[in-house]
Amino acid sequence: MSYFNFEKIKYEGSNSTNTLAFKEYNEDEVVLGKPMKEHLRFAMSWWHTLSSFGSDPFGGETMSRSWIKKDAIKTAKAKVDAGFEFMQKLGIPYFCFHDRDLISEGKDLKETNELLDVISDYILEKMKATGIKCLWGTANCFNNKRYVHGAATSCNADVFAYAAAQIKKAIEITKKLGGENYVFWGGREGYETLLNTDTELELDNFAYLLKLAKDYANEIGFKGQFLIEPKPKEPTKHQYDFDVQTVLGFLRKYKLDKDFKMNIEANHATLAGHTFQHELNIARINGVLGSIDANQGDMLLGWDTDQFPTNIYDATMAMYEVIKNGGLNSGGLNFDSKVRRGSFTDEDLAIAYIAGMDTFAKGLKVAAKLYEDKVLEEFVAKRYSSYNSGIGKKIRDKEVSFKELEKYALGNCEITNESGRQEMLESIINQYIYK
Ligand code: XUL
Ligand code: CO
Repeated sequence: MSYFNFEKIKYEGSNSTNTLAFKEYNEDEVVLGKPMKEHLRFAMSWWHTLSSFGSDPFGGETMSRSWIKKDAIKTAKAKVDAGFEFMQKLGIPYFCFHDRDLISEGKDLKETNELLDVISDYILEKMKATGIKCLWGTANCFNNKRYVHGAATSCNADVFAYAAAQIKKAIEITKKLGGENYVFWGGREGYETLLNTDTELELDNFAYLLKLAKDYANEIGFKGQFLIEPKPKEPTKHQYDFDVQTVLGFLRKYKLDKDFKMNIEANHATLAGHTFQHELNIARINGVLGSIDANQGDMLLGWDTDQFPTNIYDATMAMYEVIKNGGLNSGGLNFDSKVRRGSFTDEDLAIAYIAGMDTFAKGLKVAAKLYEDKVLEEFVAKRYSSYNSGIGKKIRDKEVSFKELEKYALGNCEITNESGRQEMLESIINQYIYK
């Protein structure tokens, strides 16, 4: 049985007008010495692709998908079949999942875990048959009402224990599926008001849960990279994992910084008042750029709209950071993106993925050219060249005192600065994109 009424999507080149063809993503085309598919490592998100049907706070579902059946196990299996057909037809090599995306909860934790065993066996068979792999798994510790006050940061110790049990099982399932990473997005790890919140205990508990998770992963020999996904708000007013720098401070305080990298999501960056590139850059210079949730927000809306990424400028600068990082290693580009409520056909889903994949493929090619031509590197190196000799070199080498700096400044009253040439650089980037 087939769920999608289209053939395998092919690369037709930039002159093609076929909406169901790639114009930029040519998976085997070599860029900077390796095929595009190895740079990009695209992943399908199980939740937005197979389990999201267009409802919003003001209205119900607009998408009726043929993989939704009357019975929970039949639906879960049909989702696997539909998902693998979709990934094969789009040439997407990886998927990402939350435990609860795969199958809904049973009557208690024991039954839920048994259901997860059944469905993960089924997924494993499909993985073996198709060669499609798992980029990362995670636990959904935010939807169920037990997580009303948080999971690891709940005021209720019973909830902490339940979350730990759920995460333990999610790590086991991720290991079973050969997941290359495991993600922690603190869905409700934050607070609404300080009037009822012990932030110190909540943060201590949060760190302790992460440590227990890492210890358990080591104990069972799970080698995947642990990732934290920062987000500043939504669902709680204040999320503890606000942005990359906040998470870095937290990890360092609790001595967890060697064990975690970051999963950077474009729309989370903009919610934090940063650009996507800023978050990638700060992660990169701190050696914690792990993986990417590829999407985009809407600058006029203050929430996480999770739109498919079509902004070529942002994709270019994101891929520039990825290239400077030497790639994403075990990470990849997961489309944590959903089609708009009004785009309710199955074909819209395919077109959205094609648009996202083409955008990042073009971004990769432009960024590679910028990198090869050392456009920004040479400008930046020259801009900071005062630190290569004289007093600047002493500052860089940390071999100077306040007294010596004062003496230097006293003898150097006429300071000259040079233009930052922002508009020139922006126009050069545009030229690279136009080409
Ligand atoms: C929520 C979000 C999640 C994480 C995984 O904003 O991005 O889907 O990526 O839990
Ligand atoms: Co995400």
